[in-house]
Amino acid sequence: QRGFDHTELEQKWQDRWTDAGVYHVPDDAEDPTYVLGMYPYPSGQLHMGHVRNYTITDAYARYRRMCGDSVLHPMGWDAFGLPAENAAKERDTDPATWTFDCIETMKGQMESMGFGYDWEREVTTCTPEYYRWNQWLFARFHEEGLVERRDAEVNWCPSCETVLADEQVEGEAELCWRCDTPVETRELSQWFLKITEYADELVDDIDRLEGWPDSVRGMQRNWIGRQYGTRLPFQIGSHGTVEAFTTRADTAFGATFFALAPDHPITQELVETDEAVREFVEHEADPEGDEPNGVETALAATNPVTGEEIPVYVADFVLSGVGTGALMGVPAHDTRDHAFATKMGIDIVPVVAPASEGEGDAPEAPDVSEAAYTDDGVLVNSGAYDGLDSETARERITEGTEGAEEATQYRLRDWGISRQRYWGTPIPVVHCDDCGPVVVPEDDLPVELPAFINTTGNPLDAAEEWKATTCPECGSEATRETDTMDTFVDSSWYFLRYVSPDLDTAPFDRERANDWMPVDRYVGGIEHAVMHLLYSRFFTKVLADHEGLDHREPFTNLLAQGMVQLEGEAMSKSKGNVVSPQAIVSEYGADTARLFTMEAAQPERDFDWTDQGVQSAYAFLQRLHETVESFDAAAADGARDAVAEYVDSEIDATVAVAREDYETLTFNTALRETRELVGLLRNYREYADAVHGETFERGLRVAVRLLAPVTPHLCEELWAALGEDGFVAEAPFPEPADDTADHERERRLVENTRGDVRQIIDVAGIEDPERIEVVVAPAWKHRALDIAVESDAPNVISELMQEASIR
Ligand code: ANZ
Ligand code: ZN
Repeated sequence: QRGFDHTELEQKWQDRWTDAGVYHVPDDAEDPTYVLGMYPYPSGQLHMGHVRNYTITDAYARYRRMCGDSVLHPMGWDAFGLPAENAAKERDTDPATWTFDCIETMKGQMESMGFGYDWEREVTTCTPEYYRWNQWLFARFHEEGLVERRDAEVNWCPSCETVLADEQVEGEAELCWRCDTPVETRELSQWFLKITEYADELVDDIDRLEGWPDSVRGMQRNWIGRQYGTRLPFQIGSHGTVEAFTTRADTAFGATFFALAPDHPITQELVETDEAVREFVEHEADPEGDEPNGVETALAATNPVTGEEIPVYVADFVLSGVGTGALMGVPAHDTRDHAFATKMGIDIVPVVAPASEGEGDAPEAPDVSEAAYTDDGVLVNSGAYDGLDSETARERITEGTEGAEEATQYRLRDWGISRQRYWGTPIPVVHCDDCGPVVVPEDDLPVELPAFINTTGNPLDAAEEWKATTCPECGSEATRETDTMDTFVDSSWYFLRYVSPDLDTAPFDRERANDWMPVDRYVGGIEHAVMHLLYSRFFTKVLADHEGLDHREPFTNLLAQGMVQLEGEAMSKSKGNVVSPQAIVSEYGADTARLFTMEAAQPERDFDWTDQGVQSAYAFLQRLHETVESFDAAAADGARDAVAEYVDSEIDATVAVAREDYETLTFNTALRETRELVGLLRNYREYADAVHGETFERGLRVAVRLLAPVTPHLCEELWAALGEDGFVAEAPFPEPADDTADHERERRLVENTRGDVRQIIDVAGIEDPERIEVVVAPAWKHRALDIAVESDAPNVISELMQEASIR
């Protein structure tokens, strides 16, 4: 084996690609395909998760490019965020310097992996050229009534006298990250984006996202948590009417108590006069506790369905942010209510019975002494509604009750974007004593971050000069908003910025965006299954309504890649089980790292990083190199005999299978087939009396192009060795010989043949090369002939084994 120097070879081709601009895509491209990996946070180190994520998109992008598409495959940096602020404080530098250093390092690491990005479209969210458009979008959303200022709870450190972001509150004890003082909560004005206005469309459109994994669709649906139900008005003495939201109006006759949230307005009134309520609210209520807690009040509520009076409790499992902050308690049919009633000695009255088996049998009330019966069924103990099924009863009770109304409830809340920290987009608002909060006019954007100040609280609070400004409306003295935006704002539209990264009149060019969008393939970690994807969907819908975007969904196909593990555990610094991509690249080369990562498992699956796997990939590339480099066309003077024809058909079958697999991103099987094709060619060379040169060379040309998306560097080298002038990155991806060929049959044929040969080798004992030569070679030839002649796949293994005298 001659071998090759991967370091030199990979560097050479990376330079050539860059010089030739192979990955640059023009704005107005034909047959556009948009392939995108979730941009990384610039931590300074590319890890194996990145390597896997970006190899998947790179391989697919390269494959589509070879198929003739214009491929947009850009990269950028999710560059704002708290870690940079912390790192800057520790190192006595500023977040910008630290971040740009990290970006430079990681960009170098990406280049060394051979990822083919159009770097002219690089997007870095912490630059004013980018974040000014966050501010612009904030203003646009505000104009459209999609921004609101509201009081919300924030974390407050009484010792540092500052607001803390959630990430600055540490541990179960909730201590300040700087001084370990227990953190308190305070109500402060915060900015919200009204994502709930789009709640219905965001759930409804999930049905159309056929290219998304079901798991992610489920998570989105759950997060939005739409529930259909009824609002029932309960009369509470002099306190007036309080509505309760229920999904189970059919259980109204079983409501044996009413419960208010600890911070419900009526509870707040009771705290003034009722000692027990005050004691509970101030000291005992624990919404996060496992057990429901509560206290009885002196009040009674009138059930609007039955006219009966039931006792009113204050209970900590009633959440103020959900529904109306009050509920009717039905212990017989709700598990939490059951636990609460059992503890407090409240009646448990069953009103829904399992549907009876025999026709005409009267439904029998379930035994609810130990546990609630939570299924739908048939109504009992419910007056005129007896005998109705639950669903009908819900409708009838809602219609038949004065003041009752159908209602839809969502778990989704509006998106609070205010963060009390420095390294983010300044919220473009000025506070004026006379005019209140005023959004900064477009012409005054961007509001740039001032220089970093290393201080206890939010550095923007300490930036006195920066804070002092004038009111855009009345011109009098005013102060700037010192909160910055949640970094999820940046990532909610970055995929649009790539289509026109330098545009300075709008966040994105409409026409270009409409050409490229939606993203055809989006690949990233499952940790972004909810928020990032939901916010991006929300932004896309708003931009479709107000900024001329043609599409209402940003990502047609989504792939959530699995984890790269070591001995079954996620790689992490704290566990000390991290394999560094840089070390692998220098020892074995980027192609080996890419090949192993792609062939180890289907992209969605977790897999274990193993030295064995890396070495196998490395050894294969060495063999491939040897096979191509040692090919001598002049010496290959064999006839186009049955064996050559068989090899030919295998080449076609491999192409057909690999194409299909690349299209569905099942790289592992495409690579297995291609590896086997290379193995077949080597067997052919080894065992045939003489090789048919044309067939052999065609096999090599196909193999090199099938592998080029995954191991691009070596394949460029081999493509050149086969006498080609251009880049393999721009060569046409192999086409199946005949479009109408029955690829399924071919696939079966390939698998059967290879299965048989493998079995023979197993039986013969692979360790013994002499026996392989004696036994396998004739068997393989025979089998090949057999296939070539009969072209269907009878199981001839026993015959072969007989002939080869194996028993
Ligand atoms: C009566 C009832 C009977 C309910 C029954 C359920 C089952 P889930 O449980 O997820 O489907 N609810 C309403 N407002 C609430 C609040 N502010 N805090 C906590 N819980 C609240 O959600 C719907 C149910 O949550 C509602 O339907 C209500 O209890 C409770 F057999 O009403 B139900
Ligand atoms: Zn003013």
